[in-house]
Amino acid sequence: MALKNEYLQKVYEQVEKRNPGEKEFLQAVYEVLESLVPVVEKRPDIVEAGIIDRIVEPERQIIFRVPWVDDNGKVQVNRGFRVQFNSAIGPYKGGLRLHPSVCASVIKFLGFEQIFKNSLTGLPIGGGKGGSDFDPKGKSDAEVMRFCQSFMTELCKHIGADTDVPAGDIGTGAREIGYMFGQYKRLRNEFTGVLTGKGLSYGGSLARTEATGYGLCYYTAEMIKCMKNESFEGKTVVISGSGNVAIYATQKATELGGKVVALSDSNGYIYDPKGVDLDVVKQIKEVERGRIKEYVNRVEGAEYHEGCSGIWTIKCDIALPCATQNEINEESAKALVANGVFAVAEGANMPSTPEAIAVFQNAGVLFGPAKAANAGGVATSALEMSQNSERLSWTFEEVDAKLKGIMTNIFHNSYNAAKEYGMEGNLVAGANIAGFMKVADAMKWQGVAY
Ligand code: NDP
Ligand code: 2IT
Repeated sequence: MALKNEYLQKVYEQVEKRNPGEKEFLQAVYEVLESLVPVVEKRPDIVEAGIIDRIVEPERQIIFRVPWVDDNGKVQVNRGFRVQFNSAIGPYKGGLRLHPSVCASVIKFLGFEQIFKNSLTGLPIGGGKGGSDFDPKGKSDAEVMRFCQSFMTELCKHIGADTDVPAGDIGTGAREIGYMFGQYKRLRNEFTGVLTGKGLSYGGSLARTEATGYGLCYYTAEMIKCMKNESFEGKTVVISGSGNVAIYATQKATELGGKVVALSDSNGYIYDPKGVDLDVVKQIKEVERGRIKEYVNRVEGAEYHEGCSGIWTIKCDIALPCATQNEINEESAKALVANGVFAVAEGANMPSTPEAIAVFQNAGVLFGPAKAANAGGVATSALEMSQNSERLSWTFEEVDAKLKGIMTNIFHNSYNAAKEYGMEGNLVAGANIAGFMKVADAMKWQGVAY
């Protein structure tokens, strides 16, 4: 399908040519370019300055070997990535994903989306992403440590508190950030806020652990209040995944009066009609690093089903996908709509396929895209950077209040941008446009430096 603007179509064809076969990256670029059609019509100066031609090309891409020794003394080799996508409004900022599916396409889609997400937070952070095809699952702590140390031995040459500040993502939590921070400090002999998501005893921010899931619920609450005069109170909620984002989304959705009846992992999903017992989930996932299946051995009346996509056939009012990209396809979206879902907001990055988004939007389902809805994690990372710079730490309440304010603003800025460009109610276009405008302005003022 061609974009409804000749210039944007040419930009897209160039991206296709330069990044052949990178389907996730192309998907993310296409969606943004589609949203920018009314912008290029209204703002020829943006086209003349070549902003869009530049924004789709990363400023820098680093790919490196990560050798490490496993517990049997055998040498293992993984591939490491850091894509420094855009530094127009601040140092590169974005997580590190450790998952066997990591490849250039995945890191580039994440890095590209991060530019607009970070801009939407209103804080001074550019866009970047990194990671490795290393799988932390089933590895001992010592193996994870050796991998993280090797990974940082190369990565440290490219990052810094004022240059590029990585954080967690799938497979990278407090344990991995700790090992990476320790190695950075050892190599550089400097204690700086080079990573976020750090432990509280060495510069981490209160509420960073909760931030993405809490922020997702703050955004969703604002969206359903303003667009449907609704709230979480008494609503049935389905959340996919059972990692960091899913757990804290469950916590906040429950606090706001919702009943979360399902969670999943890449093997299957649990259904608990009474509402999931989060203490049990936390024990299994955060303490034991176990599988979600285990939940049914501990909670009476709960069911486990193999296969993760079946979770979208459960009847619910609100769906919050919090696992991974393209986890909701057209068929799953149709099942959700048929069961009466009225709001979908993305905790994961790009969890809905373009076909699924079209199903939701055509059915009048409120749809909050990842760039806006899950920006609470990186926003709180930026608050961690501020605290590190002033060598102070703020209270949980202070950080949480700032997070709530940021998520509320993101909803309104996206809503207003969509309206201004003639697409009222389309929060995908609104988030893309609002995120883009600030970065475009900064790039224009800074000249053709990149
Ligand atoms: P975690 O590693 O803590 O949890 C990931 C969860 O998603 C696990 O339940 C995992 O199941 C599931 N999952 C991962 N890959 C797949 C897959 N290919 N198919 C099915 N399920 C899968 O990661 P997070 O909770 O941090 O991240 C979840 C999503 O949220 C990601 O898209 C991430 O990019 C996004 N995100 C995270 C932020 C953060 O601050 N952490 C901020 C903004 C977005 P299993 O254990 O079986 O792999
Ligand atoms: O996708 C994301 O926004 C994240 N994984 C969080 C990045 C960050 O720097 O906190």
